[in-house]
Amino acid sequence: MKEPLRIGLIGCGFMGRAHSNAYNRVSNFFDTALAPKLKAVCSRDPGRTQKFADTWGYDSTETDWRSLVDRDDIDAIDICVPNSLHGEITRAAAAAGKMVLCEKPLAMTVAEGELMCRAVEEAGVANMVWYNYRRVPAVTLAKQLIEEGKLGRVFHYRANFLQDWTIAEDLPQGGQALWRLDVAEAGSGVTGDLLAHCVDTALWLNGAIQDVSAMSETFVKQRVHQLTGEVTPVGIDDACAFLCRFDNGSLGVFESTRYARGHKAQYTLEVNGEHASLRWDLHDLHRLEYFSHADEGRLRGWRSIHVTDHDGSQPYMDKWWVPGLQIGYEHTFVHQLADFLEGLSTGVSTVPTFRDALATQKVCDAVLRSARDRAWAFVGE
Ligand code: SOE
Repeated sequence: MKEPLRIGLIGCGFMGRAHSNAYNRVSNFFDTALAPKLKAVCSRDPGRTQKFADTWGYDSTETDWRSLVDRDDIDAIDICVPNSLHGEITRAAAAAGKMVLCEKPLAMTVAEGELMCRAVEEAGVANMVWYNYRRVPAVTLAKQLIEEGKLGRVFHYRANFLQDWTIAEDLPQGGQALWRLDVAEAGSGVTGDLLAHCVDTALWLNGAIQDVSAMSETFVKQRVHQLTGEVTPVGIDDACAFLCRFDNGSLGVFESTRYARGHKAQYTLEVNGEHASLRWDLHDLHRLEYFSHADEGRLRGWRSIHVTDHDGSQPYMDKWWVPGLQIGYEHTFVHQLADFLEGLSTGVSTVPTFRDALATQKVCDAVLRSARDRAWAFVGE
């Protein structure tokens, strides 16, 4: 019998479902010492919370996150609520000695993120932020190839995250499902929601970013607020793009928007090095494209690698189906959770920790500052 890790989940939305699926699947597929036990789920609406508990198999419900955090039958608090609540819940959970897993982005601001890091580090509790795209097997392969030096010196890093779901002017802002449009709940728009993913992966694959030059736009200036029914100004960035310099001397170009008609969640990245290049597209997530200048001249070209477990070097694919069969978006959360459980057993922190996610927050803050001031901004100032 595996030892249980007793989970208290806060939030019944899209991410609550993604995480609950991971808790339910992980120990069926990964040989973890600990097995998540879905102890309680919490959200404000009792009916919705009970329905969620029944669907995903939680033993009990709460409607006040403070009661959940105070319970002594919970080991880990998982935060899947709007960004404006991440800080307060983290501080209370850490003070109660609970591990904290938090949805991205870490915080509303760098200052709040610093307090959150301090809270979990001083309490000595395990912590992790769900930047799930690191655990797409093709992205993991990209990391391995870069670490092995296959690309050589890196010159360029390019990333896009394109969506089109907020183009309609009559889409409300705020409240359930639409809090990402309300600056008071989200902190920012595409910068914290989408660019943060691109930045997390970039820092992991290509190292620290020094400075940024950004521009942003809010295309729809006012929207009805879902909770009050009043028309209020929109405070988020609908689109944001930036240039940057990495510590390793390479140049970065990033773009994110919710106004790219036809794109639903197109996260792409490309890295160009001296010896090789690679690129990846979330819409075709199993493939890593790779070009090597070392190939024989007449055969030189972009390879499209269908990432599976060819030789035992893949940490995730061999745990699922026979080689060649597909996995998808939801598996990235299972992989991250498996790594977290493994980290608890071995005593090694699983990345990205809160401290790692704070580095992403610093880049996002610099991007917002640069866009506002129309000037280059240093990261961390
Ligand atoms: C919505 O924009 C969203 O669901 C983000 O919040 C997620 O983090 C991203 O992975 C997909 O798009």
